[in-house]
Amino acid sequence: MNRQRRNILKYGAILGAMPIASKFSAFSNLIGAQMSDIGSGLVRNGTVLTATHWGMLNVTVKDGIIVKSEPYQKVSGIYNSLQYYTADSVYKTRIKYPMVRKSYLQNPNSPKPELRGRDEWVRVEYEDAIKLVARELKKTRKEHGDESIYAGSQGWKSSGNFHSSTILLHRFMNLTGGAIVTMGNYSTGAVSFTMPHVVGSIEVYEQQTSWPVVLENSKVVVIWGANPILTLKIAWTTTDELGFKYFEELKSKDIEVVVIDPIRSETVKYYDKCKHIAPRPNTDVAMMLGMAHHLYISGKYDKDFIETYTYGFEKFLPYLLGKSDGVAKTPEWASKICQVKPEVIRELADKFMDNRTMFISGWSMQRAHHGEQPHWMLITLASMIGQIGLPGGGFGLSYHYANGGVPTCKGGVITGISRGNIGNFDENGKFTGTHKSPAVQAWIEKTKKYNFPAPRIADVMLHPGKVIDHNGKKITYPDIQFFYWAGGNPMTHHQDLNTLTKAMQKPRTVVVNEIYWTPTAKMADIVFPITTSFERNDIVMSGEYSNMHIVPMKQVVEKFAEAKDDYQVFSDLCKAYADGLYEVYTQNGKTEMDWIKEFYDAAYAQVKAVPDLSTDMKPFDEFWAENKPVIFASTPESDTYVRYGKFREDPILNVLGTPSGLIEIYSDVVAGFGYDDCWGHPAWFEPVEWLGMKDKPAEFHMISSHPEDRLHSQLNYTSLRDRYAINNREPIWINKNVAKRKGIKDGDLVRVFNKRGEIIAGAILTDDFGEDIVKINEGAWYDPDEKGCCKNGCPNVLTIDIPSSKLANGNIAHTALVNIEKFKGIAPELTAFKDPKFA
Ligand SMILES: Nc1nc2c(c(=O)[nH]1)N[C@H]1C(S)=C(S)[C@@H](COP(=O)(O)OP(=O)(O)OC[C@H]3O[C@@H](n4cnc5c(=O)[nH]c(N)nc54)[C@H](O)[C@@H]3O)O[C@H]1N2
Ligand SMILES: Nc1nc2c(c(=O)[nH]1)N[C@H]1C(S)=C(S)[C@@H](COP(=O)(O)OP(=O)(O)OC[C@H]3O[C@@H](n4cnc5c(=O)[nH]c(N)nc54)[C@H](O)[C@@H]3O)O[C@H]1N2
Ligand SMILES: [Mo]
Repeated sequence: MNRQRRNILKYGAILGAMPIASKFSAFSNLIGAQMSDIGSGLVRNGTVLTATHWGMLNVTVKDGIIVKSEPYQKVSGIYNSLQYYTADSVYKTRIKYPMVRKSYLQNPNSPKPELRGRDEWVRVEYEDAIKLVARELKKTRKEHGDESIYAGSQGWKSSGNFHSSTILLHRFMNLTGGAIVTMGNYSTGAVSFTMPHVVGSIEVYEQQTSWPVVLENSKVVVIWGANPILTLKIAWTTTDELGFKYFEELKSKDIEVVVIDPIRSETVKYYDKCKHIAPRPNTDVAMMLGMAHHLYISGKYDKDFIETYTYGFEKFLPYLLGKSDGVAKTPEWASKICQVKPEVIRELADKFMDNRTMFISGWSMQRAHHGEQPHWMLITLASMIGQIGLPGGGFGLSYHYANGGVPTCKGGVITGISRGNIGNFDENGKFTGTHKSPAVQAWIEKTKKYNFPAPRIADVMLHPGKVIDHNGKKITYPDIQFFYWAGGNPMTHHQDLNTLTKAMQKPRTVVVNEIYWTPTAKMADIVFPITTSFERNDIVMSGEYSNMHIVPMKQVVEKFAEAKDDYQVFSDLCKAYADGLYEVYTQNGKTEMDWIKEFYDAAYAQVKAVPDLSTDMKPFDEFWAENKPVIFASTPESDTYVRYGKFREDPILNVLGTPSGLIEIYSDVVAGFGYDDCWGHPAWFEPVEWLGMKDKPAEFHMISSHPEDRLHSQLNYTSLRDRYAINNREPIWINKNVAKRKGIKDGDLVRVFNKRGEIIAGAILTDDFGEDIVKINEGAWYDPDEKGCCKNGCPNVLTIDIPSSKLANGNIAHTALVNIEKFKGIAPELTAFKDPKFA
């Protein structure tokens, strides 16, 4: 399930009642200043409200062309660089026409897959592209079965509940007979499969103890492996930016901020008075174990909490004390691994124990080899500290993302289009409906066997039939022959891109719906040019956790060239595929506006059903004409929400979803899987590559964080790139002393390499981290030369494509060692943002 859906389900219920008028006067003023004379037609001159992952925007058009893009409102002083480049995202690097790779067009049965990414492209008529895809899909289903169709399409898309590309793809694939999809994601792959065993829920996408409670009660806030001042620029829906406001308030309070990050990050710099602890990358578990050992030996830990609220501490103890393996996890032991002094480890543990402490943890630590361990160990440590469920104490795994902790508002909730049901076909290929049948039941059983963890995609394509362990089950890799992606840029986001490039030669057909000529689009056989969210109507809620606004996303400009909405592409594919599908897919021809109105009306009905809820929510036509968001307010209950508060009050009545109903420091279930790389309790495992290993295969640990001026690869092609590109390449941050030693100066091109490949990046010298680390942000569009060297500096050429462990099979992007040297010779031309070759 994607995050949006999860939240819709979770916050769908209307919370307790409260009048809002008094609380939002500041916002109301801003909103009052908006223009209100926009009807439902396309505005050629004026300002239109829309929404992006990076916030609500006012986009100004002149003669139908975008001339300005600005935030709709500013609720904090933190600058969000992503908000000003809407014109570029409509007019640059667009795919103009439906296109087919030359060899595929010549012979779809023998399409020379080895030429993917290098072949010439041929422009075709839209109708012909539709017919081609429908025909080839049907052929593949017949020849290789539905399990040879892959529609995982793991990745981001644009804001908007209706034009949700991956869901629209799944709806189409379900209706035509089903397709293999994936489990988990790249964001929280390791932790989200671990947490259900530990706390009984996925945890990472849950509402946090509310910010007002934290600001009032916490004495210490620990930001552990998170960079919220950067990562809160965006949300899966649209950010309300209130997370920024609260992190800003945190700065003005008498609360000690501790940031644990190998890098002096934007967040460390923002809290200029914070205590910055810089462990060696990938070693936090050892540091946590050192703290736990100290708290145990000194007798300070909260025995009552452990006894009342947790399960299995006594089975973890022999490991902590070294009785099971001969190695006591003392601060001295930890220090040798994480390179933080033993006295600092003790001092920190005491500080957390003696003061109301909130651990705010990001997800970087788990995007690493053995990424199952850090959050499990963090919760073990927090349990020993004993403040879970108290106001301002415990842990939160989503304050850094989509504004977790911003109190949930009470109001209506906008839903979205569904993935629909599996279609049934008779022996003649005639569509007979979506009723349950033995065939459908058999298909559902098959998906249990074949659906695989998202980051295994390259391995799956390279090794069909291989059986792997996953979370106590066996999964058989399907033989993917038809690959359809709509939303996401795997040829940039996946680890070890040279291996993925090889894997991408395996399917017979690769179809991609894309807006831009991304590296993934360039790797396809057939591309459909897709509209940006500014070229279509949609609707979205802000905040993800807060659900504060309903935002109309009115079309800003005409559709670009021959770009079509994903909805239209899939509706037309339905028509071409079989009689009767189009009617089911579109519910008898519903248009975009029909769906949007339906979503809104349902939310409106929810609101009207609560008599004392005062909101400015109006009937749809007025709302749509007005060009303003609906605003909802939080409630006393959500303002004072304490995560695990109810569990703490009464752990019998409010059991957790774990087998014991308690926090599982030891999980019999996980232990029962018998995995060598993930045991029944959290533990320190050496990563496959790390700075403390014997015979390091390369010199530096590469951290590939999320980028300050992009959402992954989105916006890489815009002039926002001028803010960060060095010598026209993605920047690599290098320690000053190292650079001197290697003869590298600021602005030099640098060759970054290891046994998996190489990339070219532009040097920025820094003292933000030690001499054994380099940093290159994820998301630069992969731009390979003939040998696979990325000319645009995409770090995923160098990362490792193995699973975190058998438990979760998460990706391990943050575990990789690399070498660097000054680039010599003539720099190759950057082609990342150029069109491919057209025939
Ligand atoms: N080294 C390293 N790698 C990482 C990470 C890391 O920390 N380090 N992080 C990982 C994480 S957490 C994530 S989430 C992934 C992100 O990886 P992705 O989700 O693949 O990244 P995006 O660049 O957001 O890709 C979204 C794509 O969807 C397209 N798109 C937008 N709107 C639409 C639409 O309406 N229709 C269609 N058809 N397409 C649309 C955009 O043009 C863009 O190309 O990267 C992962 N990779
Ligand atoms: N501007 C912007 N915001 C984003 C995104 C984006 O692309 N751009 N992506 C969004 C998405 S999809 C996601 S999943 C989230 C990702 O959110 P996170 O996973 O939390 O983000 P990362 O950038 O991977 O890492 C955050 C911090 O962890 C540090 N770190 C790396 N390795 C270690 C380690 O071993 N130990 C410790 N203690 N710290 C370490 C990094 O230096 C970095 O400062 O961000 C979201 N927000
Ligand atoms: Mo992510």
